Amino acid sequence: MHQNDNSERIERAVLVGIELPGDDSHSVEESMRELERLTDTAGAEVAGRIIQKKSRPDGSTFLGKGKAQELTDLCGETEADLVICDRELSPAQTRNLEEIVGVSVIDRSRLILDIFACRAKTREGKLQVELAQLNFLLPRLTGKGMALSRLGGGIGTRGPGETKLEVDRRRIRKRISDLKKEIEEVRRHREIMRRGRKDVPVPQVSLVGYTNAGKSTLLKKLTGADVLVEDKLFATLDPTTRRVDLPNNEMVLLTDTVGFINNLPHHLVAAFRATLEEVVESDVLVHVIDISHPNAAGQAQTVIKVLDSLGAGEKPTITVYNKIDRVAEEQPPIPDYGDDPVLVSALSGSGMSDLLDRIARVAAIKRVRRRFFLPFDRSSLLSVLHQKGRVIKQDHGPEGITVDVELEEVWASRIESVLKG
Ligand SMILES: Nc1nc2c(ncn2[C@@H]2O[C@H](COP(=O)(O)OP(=O)(O)OP(=O)(O)O)[C@@H](O)[C@H]2O)c(=O)[nH]1
Ligand SMILES: [Mg+2]
Repeated sequence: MHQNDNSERIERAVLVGIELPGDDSHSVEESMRELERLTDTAGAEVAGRIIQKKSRPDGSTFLGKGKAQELTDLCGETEADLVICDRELSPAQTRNLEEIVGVSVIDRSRLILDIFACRAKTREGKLQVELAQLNFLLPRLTGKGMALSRLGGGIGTRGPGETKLEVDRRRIRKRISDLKKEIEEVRRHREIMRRGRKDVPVPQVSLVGYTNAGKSTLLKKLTGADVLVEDKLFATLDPTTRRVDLPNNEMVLLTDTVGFINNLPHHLVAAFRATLEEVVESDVLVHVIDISHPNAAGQAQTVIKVLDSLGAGEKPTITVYNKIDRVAEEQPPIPDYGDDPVLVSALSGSGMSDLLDRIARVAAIKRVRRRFFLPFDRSSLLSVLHQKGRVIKQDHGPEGITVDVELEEVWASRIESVLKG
């Protein structure tokens, strides 16, 4: 018997991987190890695993006949309740495989959705997760929703908070459209808050990186913020913003964000767009890489890919190698995944002053020459211009003040957006 503290039975899962031509076995293995961690994070136990080498997944059952039988046997032997597949399954593949194996079958996307469902804390987070779940479920409903008759407990079935997931197609559609409206409202609210922040033109810096890289630990170290740090995947879902004072007497706002992962389900990225806007709107990114991780290079690439897809690939980015305390000195030199990385340990605090210096430099790096027209009701910005830049000329006209000024680009664009807003 497998019992946890609440004496609920811990679910046991058999993991299934597939190696296609062109995959290297190392990356399949890496992906399977990550699936193990995801399974653990979701609160289940890994009972076994199989990997099939195949030219392509079977259209109707994903696995070939022999492998499907092997999986059935393994599930029986290990008393597994659940099969988790490392690749995305079509609704039909899921159904057919369930029929053969006789236990629930879910895929990586569904597992990640489930973790998000359990972790969402804020209203916004919950709304976004529920929307992603319903979008995922809708095409998987057959007939009168019978395919979801097993809904009722366990991984892949949990709704955000205490909400039960709907299984009726018409009601799902209605709920989806309600959720979209609500998210739009939250988004507007966030936009207003953001504009408020822009009125005090302080550069915005976002921590981005693979899940578990140490972003929250870093925010905590730099700002004393009381954020959740955990050796689990996706500890952070909702962004937290704190002020950081820099060595040059300037300050920035630093935001901790949701971690990225390989094969992030696209409906999830779409659902989290409101949250990820923090990243898109920031002036500088700090890309945190867990340099002690065997697949640091692959993780860094995934993050860069996601940033590109969000349209944030061109932002000024500081690369940080974190967990340097775990890297033995005799280890071979660390390869470069970004330009001139800053080496830190967010845990011990080493490298923090280097990082702050770098943030100060990058946030302030580019000086540009601009002409601003300040209407009288915005003339308070004149003192900001004098403080932040070198005012070359100022002309008082009947409607306002025209100022020629040389200042750092981030400040120029901040002031531009304040004047527009
Ligand atoms: N040894 C060591 N461990 C660290 C360091 N920084 C973070 N960790 C550990 O790494 C784990 C993940 O840290 P988090 O700060 O939660 O990582 P995150 O990037 O915010 O992760 P998500 O929110 O899940 O995306 C925790 O167990 C931390 O204690 C470090 O510099 N050295
Ligand atoms: Mg975090």
